Amino acid sequence: DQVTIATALLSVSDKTGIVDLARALHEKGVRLVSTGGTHKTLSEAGLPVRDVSELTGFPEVMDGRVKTLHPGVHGGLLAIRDDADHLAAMRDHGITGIDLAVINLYPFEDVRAKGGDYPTTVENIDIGGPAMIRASAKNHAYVTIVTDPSDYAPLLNEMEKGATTLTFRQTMAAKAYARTAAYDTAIAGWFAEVLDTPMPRHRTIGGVLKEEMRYGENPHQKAAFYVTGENRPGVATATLLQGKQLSYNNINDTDAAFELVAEFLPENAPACAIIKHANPCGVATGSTLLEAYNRALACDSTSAFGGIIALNRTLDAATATEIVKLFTEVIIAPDVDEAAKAIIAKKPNLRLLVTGALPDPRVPGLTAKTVSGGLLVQTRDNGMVEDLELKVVTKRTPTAQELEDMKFAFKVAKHVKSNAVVYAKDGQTVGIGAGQMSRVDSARIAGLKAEEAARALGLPAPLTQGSAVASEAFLPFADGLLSMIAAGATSVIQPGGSMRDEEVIKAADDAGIAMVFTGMRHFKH
Ligand code: 93A
Repeated sequence: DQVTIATALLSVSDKTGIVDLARALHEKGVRLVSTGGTHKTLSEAGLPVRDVSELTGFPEVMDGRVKTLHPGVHGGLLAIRDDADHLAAMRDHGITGIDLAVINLYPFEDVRAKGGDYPTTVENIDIGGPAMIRASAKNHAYVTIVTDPSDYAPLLNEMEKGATTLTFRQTMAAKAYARTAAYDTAIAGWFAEVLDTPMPRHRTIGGVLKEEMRYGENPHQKAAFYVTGENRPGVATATLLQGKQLSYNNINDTDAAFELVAEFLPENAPACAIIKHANPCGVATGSTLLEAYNRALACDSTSAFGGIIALNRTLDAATATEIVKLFTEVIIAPDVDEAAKAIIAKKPNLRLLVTGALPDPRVPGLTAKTVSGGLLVQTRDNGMVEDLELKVVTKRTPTAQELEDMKFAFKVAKHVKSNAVVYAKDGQTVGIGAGQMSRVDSARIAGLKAEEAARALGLPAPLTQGSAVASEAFLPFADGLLSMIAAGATSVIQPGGSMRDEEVIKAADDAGIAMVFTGMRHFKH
């Protein structure tokens, strides 16, 4: 299963390492052939290299749109080397066998991510490259395909021993098809954006490998992080300014934190969200970022230990000074100023991520999760309480302050695992109940959390007194509401739509509290 390499075709857009590779191949006696730009790079480096038009007997035409799409190339890649008919065809048509193809594609993903204009983006859809990659990979019994500069060293290592092994060629072929699949997925994704339909029929999803993690959710699981190329600031495209590589759980939690804090527009107020195990343990706005952080922390300072902090504004020195007092895993913010950078630098293990911008919560996009043997895909929950028509269903109308608190609580509840119950007051969560199978239990837990917070702060009464409370889905019975009233809530926000709405509204009226229906549910599982 060993194949010696006599002829190599090199056609790369990313020219990283190509001269060194070509030189090493040349020194091993491999004949080099390449396309226009690659040919120029290699000849300028003084390497003997033939132009692909010598194989095709046809010039590159149409601005390079047609350079390798020719039987002279594809016959050389696809021929079965020990098949008499194939060999005869090669002889009859003057086809040269190609044993190694080194190809990387027009940078479609980069052009898309940089927001290239329409014609430029279309022109960066590579046709000849994927065709050659797929042909070479199909014929891996005889041909070695290399699509990633990081595989040049392993390739040369193989060739040290004289030839490539079947296992190496299979590994490279698998990688090659993963590459072309991800490439076409990015193109289809771009069209979905252009058409403004996040889920056109038959959309595929996929991404480009960003990094492999040391392990997954648990140490015995393997994991990797893929970038989908979606035009959205966040953890996938953030810059890690300091700290260790992010773990699988870090990435998951950081995403939850940043998507939540992005609900709070920076021009309205500074905001902070602290996340543990993908659920918020405190969210707050403030007159300054420092105040927002302190108020978020006050909600559940015990759980915040080892948490993830997301900010909606540039991290400043005052806030950084306070944050480093507590053990935190990750900070994510649109930006960080120099003074804050220096403060964070004193904690070298603390990971600091900057994204350049906040994601727009209203922008459509896709989310996916696997099920056994399948993939569930849906459009992102981009509903915002500001855009909903809120309906007051009780005799009492909420005060302006209650309405503000209700909207704040509902926004946070959208990012809490179901069943979610969130108490809030003055732009600060005061009790969060997450992920329970019964909504009443979530309400009880949120109440308990508020009592604990009050004790920690040395306050006489739980902070839920006079608060607004949000439920991310309708209250199916009055029991949940009664526990919220018992905790001291004076206003309630929930989607409504239960068969027993009348009963729930009556309980609210009996207690003299205000309740509004949003008409929109925010399940999160
Ligand atoms: O425009 S193409 O789709 N038509 C082709 O026939 C073709 N052949 C190779 N793009 C084509 N390529 C791509 O050109 C390769 O995938 C590679 O990315 C690039 C290398 O071009 P150059 O050597 O001229 O820089």
